[in-house]
Amino acid sequence: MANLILNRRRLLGLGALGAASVTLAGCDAFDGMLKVGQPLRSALEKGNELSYGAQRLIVQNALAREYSTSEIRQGQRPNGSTDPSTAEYLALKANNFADYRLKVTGLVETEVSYSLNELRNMPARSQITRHDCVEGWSCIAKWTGTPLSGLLAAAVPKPEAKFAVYHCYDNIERGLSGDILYYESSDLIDARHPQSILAYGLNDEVLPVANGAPVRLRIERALGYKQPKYLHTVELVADLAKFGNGRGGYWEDRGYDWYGGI
Ligand SMILES: Nc1nc2c(c(=O)[nH]1)N[C@H]1C(S)=C(S)[C@@H](COP(=O)(O)O)O[C@H]1N2
Ligand SMILES: [Mo]
Repeated sequence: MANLILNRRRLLGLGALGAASVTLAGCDAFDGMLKVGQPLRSALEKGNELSYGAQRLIVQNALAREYSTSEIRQGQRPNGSTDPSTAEYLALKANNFADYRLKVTGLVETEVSYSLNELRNMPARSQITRHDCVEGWSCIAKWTGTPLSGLLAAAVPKPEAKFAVYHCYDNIERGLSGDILYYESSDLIDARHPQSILAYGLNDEVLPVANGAPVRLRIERALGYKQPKYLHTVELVADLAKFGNGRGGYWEDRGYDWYGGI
């Protein structure tokens, strides 16, 4: 909670700076100040690293709060991509995801991949948690899936692996050079956290397309944008530089905090 407030403050701080520079030189000045490597951005990122380090010391494997069924007030509000249109995704959806496979690749001893049925037959966990979107809304929902830790144990991460990158099917944006696909990342503590589940169920139903079918990851101590939908590959890596703009996620590449802890 403290960190959420910190993050919000940081965003507010950015907003104030942005407003000041807009009156001077328009929006480009604000954008330019936040380009990778610029002093303001670097200073903000130092702050993020500190809060990440401090959180890691304090919370380690603490669980996110879980709620009771009576606290589920409405369906999970779909946000961001809600109906992906990439050819690959449309082909899988047309066949009700019978050909879907979730892959674990990269710095592992053995690459593994599983069908939806195989995932459903793995040890399952259900949890009722609160999803907090930075846009200012929250939803309490019941998520059912299999812990990512089981798949990581099967793949056996190499000692150099420091992060898990989560690759998604959806083209959240179309750039001049083609589709920009959603991606996210976490450290291996969050990847192996007991509440980090590959969710295929939502509120006792099959996970709908709008909320990330067939599989979306839950990282329960993080904000909404760290909950990747339409997930197809978990890639273990030593650093995040080669993905997107090198900041560890679609929204991080656009200025959001990488850790995004609640
Ligand atoms: N693949 C993918 N994952 C995503 C997004 C997205 O656009 N694409 N949006 C993120 C954001 S900002 C939020 S708040 C949640 C929304 O999840 P929901 O649609 O289940 O509420 O998904 C996150 N994960
Ligand atoms: Mo969000």
